Amino acid sequence: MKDQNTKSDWQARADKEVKGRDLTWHTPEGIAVQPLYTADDTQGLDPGLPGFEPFTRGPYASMYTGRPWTIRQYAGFSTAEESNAFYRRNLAAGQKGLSVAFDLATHRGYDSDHPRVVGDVGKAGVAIDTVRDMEILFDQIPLETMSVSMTMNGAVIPILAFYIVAGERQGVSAEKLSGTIQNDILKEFMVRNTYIYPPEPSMRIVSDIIAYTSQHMPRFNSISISGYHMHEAGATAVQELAFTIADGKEYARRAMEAGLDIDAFAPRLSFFWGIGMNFFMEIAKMRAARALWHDVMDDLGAQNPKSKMLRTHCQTSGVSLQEQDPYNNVIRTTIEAMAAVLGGTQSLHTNALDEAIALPTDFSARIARNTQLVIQEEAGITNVADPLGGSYYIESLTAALVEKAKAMLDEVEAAGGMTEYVASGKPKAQIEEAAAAKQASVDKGETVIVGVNKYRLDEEAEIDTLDIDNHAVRQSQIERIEKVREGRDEAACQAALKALSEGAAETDNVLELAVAAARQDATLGEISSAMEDVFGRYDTVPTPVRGVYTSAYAGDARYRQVVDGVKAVERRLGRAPKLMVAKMGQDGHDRGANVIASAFADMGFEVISGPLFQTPAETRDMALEKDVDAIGASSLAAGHKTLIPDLIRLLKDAGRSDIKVVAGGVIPQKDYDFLRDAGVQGIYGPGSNVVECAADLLRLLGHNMPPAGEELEAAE
Ligand code: MLC
Ligand code: 5AD
Repeated sequence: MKDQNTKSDWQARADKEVKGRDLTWHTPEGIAVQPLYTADDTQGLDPGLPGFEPFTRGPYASMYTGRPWTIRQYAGFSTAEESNAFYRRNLAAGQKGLSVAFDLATHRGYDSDHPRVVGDVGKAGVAIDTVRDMEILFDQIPLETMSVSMTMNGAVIPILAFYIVAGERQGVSAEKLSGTIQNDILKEFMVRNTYIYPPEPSMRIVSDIIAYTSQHMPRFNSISISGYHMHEAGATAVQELAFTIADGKEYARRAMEAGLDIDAFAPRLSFFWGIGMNFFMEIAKMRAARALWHDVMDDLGAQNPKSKMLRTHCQTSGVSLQEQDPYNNVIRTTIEAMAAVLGGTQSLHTNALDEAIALPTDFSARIARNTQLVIQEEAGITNVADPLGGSYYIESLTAALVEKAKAMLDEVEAAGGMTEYVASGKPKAQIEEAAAAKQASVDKGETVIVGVNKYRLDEEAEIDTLDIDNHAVRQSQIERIEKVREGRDEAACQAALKALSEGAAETDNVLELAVAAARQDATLGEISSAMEDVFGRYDTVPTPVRGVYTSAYAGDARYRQVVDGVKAVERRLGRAPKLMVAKMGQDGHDRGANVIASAFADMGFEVISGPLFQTPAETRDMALEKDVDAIGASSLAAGHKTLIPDLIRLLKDAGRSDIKVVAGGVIPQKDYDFLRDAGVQGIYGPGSNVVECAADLLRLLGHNMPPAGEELEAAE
């Protein structure tokens, strides 16, 4: 016979099993997750039905039973020709939608021939300078039927204009184009850093795009409001939810202020989440997001249910993937993809196993794509809409996230909305604090990463990775720009650019004017500059958080040893050792640089954080001016083989070869010898322990630093 047992009966039995040990899991979100959930925990919670407000259980009634999510792999590298060939191979093998990754020169509004982007052209994505490049990118890909996502935020005006004109040249008018432009500038100022103009004109650009697309491109999603990059920068689920929803609210408000009817544009606002290893939390996050967005849009006065229906893309987490024992990454990506799907995503990118080292090869891209195909076609998961609906745990977690995110949303609102809040630097600082805490937890082994801080292999097998000859790409792009310039009607092009500048100074729609300039074959750099002349270019100074490492490592012997080492060097030099953390090139990924700056400052170094986007000469100038002892170059976008050797050469020419140069970030093992030959004295790839990096730097600075676990023998 079945007993009518209660939760307290269970508690008593569990207590006995674990001898009273507290089994509560305190998450970084501040949620106390219980070891068991029962019907008691979901009383009063009603998530409704899929396809109905508030859409907690999914935007569509039939969900994957009617149509599976779109397998949409984000990709782009080198030239338009190479990326086009890659897309076509992937589509033939089961991919369903396209998603374009642009190189960083393009993101930041520079043509490939610009002197600031020598190390960036074709590296982290495809180089696009003119409509001609865009035409080649989609050669033999029918834009009438293919939905194309373009991850572009800074140079969003020329890129969307090029896409529209490339469509025209394929005979497809704008109203038939389907796809998504990321166009989410607020999160760029917070975490992703590929902005060009200051916040105000950047927000006006967002509104102009929403206005233009709602009028001329009914099938096109005007924005992809992105939490992904916050997630990657170390945000907790609550931060990702609250700041992203708040961003969306801000865009909606701006568009309404510009005179648009909310129901005319809101159905084409879309979202984008990062999905990491915290399986149930990620599923609950996606459900909570839909409920939150529904309420926000309701408050703003939306009438059409579609305006309140959150549709989203997801990408598995890049930072969760490791260089060490890289086949484990396939397992991680599978788990994350499952969370995205059980959370009800509309579109998904699964990362490749070589993520921590390079862009995907054909092989790693195939495994990544097949991860989705297997989940979609073999596992029976698509046969039921929202299969986890009603799970005591999932529903409780969803409700907890909604509650916490709502509190954070209220804080943002009290601060005057997200533009103001971003300008205050608070969300960035909060995310960085969470990131530093997470890194410290990994370094201390509290958060386990298999093959990295536990079960590490004695010897790592080498895997094949993609290498791009950036010099050759740049050369071919420069030749094409020249050809396009020769073939165009120069006077008409200049007139269109002038009209764009003038319109930017007034309140004309800049996208409309840029489309006219693109039709005259103006380049991306020219269109960007025409607006920069009016808006200006935006620079920020990094301000890493302090104190997180000191408190996380209180009482740790090795940390103490390093701190003492820094003091010893300080006594010798008569001042604290100085480390400059440098970000060269157009690579805006600054989580690593900020974590390093924060940790090294806590350990007693004087840290100088160089601004983003420096040229090697600018880094040298700053290093000389601040008279630093060492420079740590952080590189995550494959510019290291060009930019770091340049810096070392410039230091040598200045007679300062004594300044030690070390490098960290996404640097493949196969490049280590090249960098060492160029004079790099320490290389710290993904999975490096920050405290050990500091110990290593002390050694480079002449301090007798013992290996981890050994006592210091001879004091300095
Ligand atoms: C879907 N449909 C259904 C259905 N499911 N119809 C009936 N029954 C169902 N069950 C319909 C939809 O209404 C729609 O038609 C069509 O099918 C397509 O479905 P969708 O849900 O709109 O999917 P999709 O077209 O794939 O669009 C997904 C999206 C979109 C709305 C999230 O914004 C998108 O594709 N985003 C991708 C963003 C992206 O790739 N970003 C990469 C970032 S990488 P209709 O007619 O209503 O349209 C990055 C990294 C970095 O940022 O930093 O560089
Ligand atoms: N091709 C494929 N994937 C890319 N990513 C970034 N750039 C590319 C590219 N060119 C993926 C990586 C990264 C995330 C931001 O997007 O997974 O972590």
